[in-house]
Amino acid sequence: MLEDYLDINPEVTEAVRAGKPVVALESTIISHGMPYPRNVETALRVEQIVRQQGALPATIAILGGRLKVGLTPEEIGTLGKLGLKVHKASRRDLPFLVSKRADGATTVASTMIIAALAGIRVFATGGIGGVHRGATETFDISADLQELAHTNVAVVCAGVKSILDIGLTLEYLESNGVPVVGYQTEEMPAFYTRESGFKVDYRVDSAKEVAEALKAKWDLGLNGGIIIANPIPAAYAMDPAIISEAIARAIAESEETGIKGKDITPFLLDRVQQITGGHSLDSNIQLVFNNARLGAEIAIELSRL
Ligand code: PSU
Ligand code: MN
Repeated sequence: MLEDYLDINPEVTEAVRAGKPVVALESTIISHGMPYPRNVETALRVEQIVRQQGALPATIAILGGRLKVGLTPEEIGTLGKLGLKVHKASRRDLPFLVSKRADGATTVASTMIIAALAGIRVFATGGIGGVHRGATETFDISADLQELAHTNVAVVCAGVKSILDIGLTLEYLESNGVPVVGYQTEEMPAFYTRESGFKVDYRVDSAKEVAEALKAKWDLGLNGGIIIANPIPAAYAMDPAIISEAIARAIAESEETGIKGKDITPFLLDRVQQITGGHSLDSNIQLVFNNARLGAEIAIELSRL
């Protein structure tokens, strides 16, 4: 039945069957998260990093209505070139992209869904969606958070960007039973910066510790993901004043233009990159590399348990 929808590349099928480490990677970060051609260069480099660490990368997307696990470099190139023209596909979009045989770039939520269908338990990305600032009025809460509550995939990210309300995002995750752990830190990182002023639930100091907690969670039937918040390497972290100024400006512009719904996150990411003159893009790319490394380590440790 699943074969009617899912295309897993043979290398990934074999690795999952043999219990070898595999790291899922999303595609909205390629199409909607970064400009061409750096999006494609980054996506390919991330795959290379995962391999160098000893795990297998599986970039996920929807192509011609098929749920694809393990894109080819050509497919990654196509998605990167199409950019915003590709559908940004979250949970609600999957059935219609399938029935219309359309293409879609998968968000954290839909990448988790497809990774879980393929038997992949670890996923590395840059940033996740969350509770937006002003959500008490707009109700804008990313579907990523509900997915984390229910789907058994661990997500390595660099924390929550301050385009979102970090405090409300952490409250929402707590209510939904999603553990937020800091990798070698007690502080919740804020994507471009290593600090946010908020604490994580648990600090872990090794990939093995993460793997052991994941095993316990899932052995006990405590379904859902966990967030491993991995701070950006200090050398690439941004000045908090510069980034918060850029984000404030981007949010003010989004309010003026009345942009809403699924378009808001890509709009803010793009504006922040423009306002900071590309400096934030360099940071963004480096933190994704850093997360790919940790994701691979966690997948390896999990495959040993
Ligand atoms: N945050 C980032 N970069 C990204 C995204 C979020 O720093 O590329 C993307 C991810 O794919 C994430 C999605 O799952 O945006 C969340 O969108 P929304 O808020 O519409 O759920
Ligand atoms: Mn939203």
